[in-house]
Amino acid sequence: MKLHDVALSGNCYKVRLFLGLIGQKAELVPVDLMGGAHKRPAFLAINPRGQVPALEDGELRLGDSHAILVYLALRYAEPHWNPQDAVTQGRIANWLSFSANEVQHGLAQTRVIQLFKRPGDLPAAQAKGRHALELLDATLADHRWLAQTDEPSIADIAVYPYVALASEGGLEPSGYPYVQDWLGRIRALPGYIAQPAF
Ligand SMILES: N[C@@H](CCC(=O)N[C@@H](CS)C(=O)NCC(=O)O)C(=O)O
Repeated sequence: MKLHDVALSGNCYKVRLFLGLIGQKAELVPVDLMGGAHKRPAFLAINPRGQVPALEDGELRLGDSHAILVYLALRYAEPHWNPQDAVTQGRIANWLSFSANEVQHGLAQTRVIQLFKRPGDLPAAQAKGRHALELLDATLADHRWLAQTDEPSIADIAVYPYVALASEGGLEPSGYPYVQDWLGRIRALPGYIAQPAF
C-alpha cells in the first residue's frame, strides 16, 4: 500500500493517524506540492482531482481523505471504526461532510492563511472555525465519540486533525472543554501518532 502524502497536511494526517490506530503499514510517498507535482500527469493518474492524500492499494487508486478512511475501515479495521447499521452510517456521513465543509473551510483554512501565509479572509475563516468548535462541543457534551457509539469511529479521525491543529490558525480549542476531553481521548488511543511540528 502506498500513501501519497505531504507531511504538514492535516488531510494526509487523517490517513496516517488512522493507519497507526489500525496497525496498518503504508509506504509514504512525499508529494512536492510547492513544485506542482500534484497537477502533473503521473499524480493525476492516481488522483484526477489533483490533491493529496491519495492511496494506492493493489489495483485501487483513491483520493480524498474521507473516501480513504471509509475504504481502510471496511477493508482492514475492526468493525467499530465504521459500524454498518443505518443510524450510525447516517451519523458518520454527517461528520465526514462536516469535516469536508465546516472544518475544511473554517479550521483548515485559518491554518492555510496564518501558518502557510496564503491569501484569504482570516477573520471569516476563524468565525467558521469557532462555529465548528461550538457544534463539536455541543455534541461532545453528551457523547464520548462523535458517532455516539461506545468506541471511536472514522468520524472522530476525520474531524480530529484540524481541531488538534486549531491553534496554528489562531484559534484556541481550550475554550471548549468537551472538545478538549475528546482530543485527550483520541491521543490516548493505542497506536496514536502525532502530526509533525511545522
Ligand atoms: N477533500 C479533500 C481535500 C484535500 C486537500 O485539500 N488537499 C490539499 C492539501 S491538505 C491539497 O492537495 N491542495 C492542493 C490543491 O488543492 O491544489 C480531502 O479530504 O482529501
